[in-house]
Formats: sequence, structure tokens, C-alpha cells
Amino acid sequence: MRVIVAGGDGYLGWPQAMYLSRRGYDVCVVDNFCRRTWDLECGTDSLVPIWPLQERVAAWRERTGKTIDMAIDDLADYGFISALVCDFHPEAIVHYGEQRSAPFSMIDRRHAVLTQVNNVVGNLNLVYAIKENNPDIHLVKLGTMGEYGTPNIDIEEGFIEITHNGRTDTLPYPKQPGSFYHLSKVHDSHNIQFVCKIWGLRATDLNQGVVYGVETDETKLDERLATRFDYDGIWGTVLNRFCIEAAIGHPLTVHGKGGQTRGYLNIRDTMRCIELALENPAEPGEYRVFNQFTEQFVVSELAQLIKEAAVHKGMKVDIRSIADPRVEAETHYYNAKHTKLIDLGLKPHMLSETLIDSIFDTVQQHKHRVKLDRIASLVNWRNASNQVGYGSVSAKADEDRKPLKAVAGTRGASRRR
Ligand code: NAD
Ligand code: USQ
Repeated sequence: MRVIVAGGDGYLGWPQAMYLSRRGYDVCVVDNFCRRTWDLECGTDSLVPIWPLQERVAAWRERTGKTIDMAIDDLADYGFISALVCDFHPEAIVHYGEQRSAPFSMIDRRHAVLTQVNNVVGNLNLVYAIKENNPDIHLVKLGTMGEYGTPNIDIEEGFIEITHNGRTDTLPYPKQPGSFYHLSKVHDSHNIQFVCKIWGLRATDLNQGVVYGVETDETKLDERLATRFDYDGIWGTVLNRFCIEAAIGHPLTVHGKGGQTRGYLNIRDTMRCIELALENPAEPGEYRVFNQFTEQFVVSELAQLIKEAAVHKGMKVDIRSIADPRVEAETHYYNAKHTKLIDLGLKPHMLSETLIDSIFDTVQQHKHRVKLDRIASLVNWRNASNQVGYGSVSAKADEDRKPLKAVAGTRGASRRR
């Protein structure tokens, strides 16, 4: 099968491209490297060194004899994406190519707008490119469990049957997202559902939970094939952050009461879920939603699990509650259904000491690269103008915000090249 992986230079997109290539798919990755640019802006970096995409692809060919094609451009450029779909003839598009950090989207107005324009426009361009070139292409779109928020009832997979004033209907499950990023995913879902209805497109919207882990069978083959591993307060997700914090002797940063419950899955299961969606495509006109996670954890329970695994390896670990920088329920009911991918054949990797140990092994190897001043959660949801830059950049931004405009200009210039 021929597949475009949009966002194929990212944490999940790059290992996904290799995973599919190894199993005989013809893969083309699309990326404009905006994530690498955002790292430069935020002073953040992957814990594990990541090679340029061109070198990754060359190393993949050297190791496996297989080719992964590359297309370097912005999904916001419709001419580019439409020409690519026309030339590459994909049967499916896996769409990972969005701004994916909730804190980044909550920095200030510019980052909220950037997130929603980047995500909503890129996704709209993809569905138009499908409609215009081959409406039979299956769109496999990465959404998020955070679209649902934390309602006080069970969370269904996409739809809920409601009886109101004596009449019954099956309706999209109510959405209560908790950041401008999570909101962008809701907008995407609505747009995708709409085009399935009006144009008969086929789409799978994967409401994925928080991903953890850094190793797949493919990333292990060569250090040049490693994927990124974020730990900072903007891009790092909670379980990955706790592992790194434990390894460097930093207290585990539990937000508030730590009663926030979320769905989690190992990066290896992400790879397999996409394969399952591709192997079992939606029907023409069908918009389907799978909840893509394997286990639920309460944040405080997760901190305790990581602490126990770390202590077992001889580390000394403290858990510290810090004032929650987000506006979110710190304790709440949470019970989300997630049977559809299991029914298709997913065999989950459950979080165990072995899995935590393998993350610790990677962290030990690279912990000298940790930038200690990037660990704090610097973005507060209650502020409309957070400062996350370094020294003089922050001071200047306080004064007249020119440095942020300068950064925007740099990105625009690199895109035009
Ligand atoms: P990432 O930031 O590591 O990768 C995203 C990639 O997309 C980057 O390489 C970036 O350069 C590229 N990209 C973004 N906008 C683009 C554009 N306009 N044109 C071309 N390329 C663009 O993120 P990730 O962790 O790999 O997440 C991938 C997807 O999975 C995202 O949509 C995210 O919302 C979703 N997701 C991630 C997690 C998680 O825990 N990491 C959980 C649930 C859902
Ligand atoms: N949290 C802490 N301490 C930390 C970091 C986070 O207690 O140091 C808490 C947060 O307050 C939150 C929970 O842990 O309650 C999860 O936070 P996170 O940063 O791990 O995840 P989130 O911001 O929701 O975003 C991540 C990915 C995003 C994806 C989402 C899936 O960055 O792309 O969509 O997970 S979900 O959470 O299911 O919506």
C-alpha cells in the first residue's frame, strides 16, 4: 500500500514511517521542520540526539535496503500538497503533521493563532487534496482523547446515543477540550466528519491518549534512526517527563492534587494502531472514531509507579506537588471506552517495570543533555502573555514584543526557500 505520513519527521511520524516501510508499505513522509524551528524558539531540544531527516532516510536505506520518499513543505501550501497527492498516488494518508503541545498553544495570542491556523488549515488542505485527486484515499487522522475533556459520565468512542424529550439519536460525543491545541483537534474532527458526509470521503479519527516511550524495533537499529524524546515543560508529556526527572534527581512535578486521569499508550502500540486502521479502512462516506489508548492512570499514581521503578534501580526520588499551571479538574471521574482497536487485534504493551526500565536506560545514556532550566512548566493557562524565552529575549519581549515578531519572520523566510 502507498501511504503518505504527514509530520514524518516528528516523535511519532518518523518511527511510523519506518514501521510501515519495514512491513512493505511504500512511504512518503511530508514535513516542513516547523517543530525543529519551534524548539529553537523555545530553547528546547530532544533528549536523544535526532539526525536530519535526509540522514535518517539515508541510514534507513543503508540498514534495510528500503526507500522512504521525502517531501519537504508546509501542509498550509495547497499547491504543494495537492501535487504530491496527485504524483505519489497514495491509498492512505496518515496525518501526524500538526502543532501538538497544549502549553505551546497557551503561551500567548500568537501561539494560539499559530496552532489553530497551522492545524485547521493543514487538515483542510489535506481533505481538499483527497477530494480533488482521489476521493477513495483513506484519511487516518491523529486526534486526541483531550477532545472530550473530563465529563462526569463514561466517555464513548466518538458517538453517544441520547434520548431527549422522548426522541433518540446517536450524536457526536460532547467536546470539552482544555487548551487551544486540544480545541484545534475538535475543529479538525468537525471538518473531517463534514467532508465524509458531503463528499463521501473515508476517514478514521484516532483520539489518542498520552504516548510514552522512545524505542521501537526500527529506532533500535541505528542511532541515526532514533526518534525525538521531549522532557521540557512545553513539549514533554507527563510520563516521559517523570522518567527523566527521576533520572536526574529532580522532584517529579505533579500538577496540583495530581488527580488528573488520562489514557496512555506505549509508542509501539501507536505504530500498530495506525497499521490496524490502514488494514481495516473506513468505508466510503464513513467517519469513524477510535479511542487510541491502552491504560488509564491518575497522575499521582503514575508518579508513584515511576518513583518505585527508579528506587528499584538505586535512584533517590521525591514527588512534589506544584501549583497547577493549567485550568483543569485536579480530581474527577474518568472512564473512557477503548475497545474498537482491541477488537481489530491490538495486543497492548502495558506499562510495567520492564517498559519503564527501557526508558530509564535511554535516559541514562543521554541525561547529560538535559537543560535544567527548561524543566519547569513555564506556561500558565491564566496568563494571556507568558514569557518562555531566554534572558534578553524575554526582557525585550516584555518591553515591546519585537523578538516574537522576529521569530515569526525567520520562520516565514525559511518556508519560502
Ligand atoms: P511532533 O511535534 O513530534 O511531530 C509533528 C510533526 O509535524 C513535526 O515534525 C512537525 O515539523 C510537523 N508539522 C507540523 N505542522 C506541519 C505543517 N504545517 N506542515 C508540515 N509538517 C508539519 O508531534 P508528535 O508527538 O509526533 O505528534 C504527532 C501527532 O499525534 C500530532 O497531531 C499530535 O496531536 C498527535 N498526538 C500526539 C500524542 C503524544 O503524546 N505525542 C498524543 C496524542 C495525539
Ligand atoms: N502533568 C503533570 N506534571 C507534568 C506534566 C503534566 O502533572 O510535569 C499533568 C497535566 O497537568 C495533565 C496531564 O499531566 O493533567 C497530562 O499532561 P501532558 O502534558 O502529558 O499531556 P497533554 O498536555 O494533554 O498533551 C499530550 C500531547 C498531546 C496529546 C495529549 C493526549 O502533547 O499532543 O494530544 O497528550 S490527551 O492528554 O489524551 O489529550
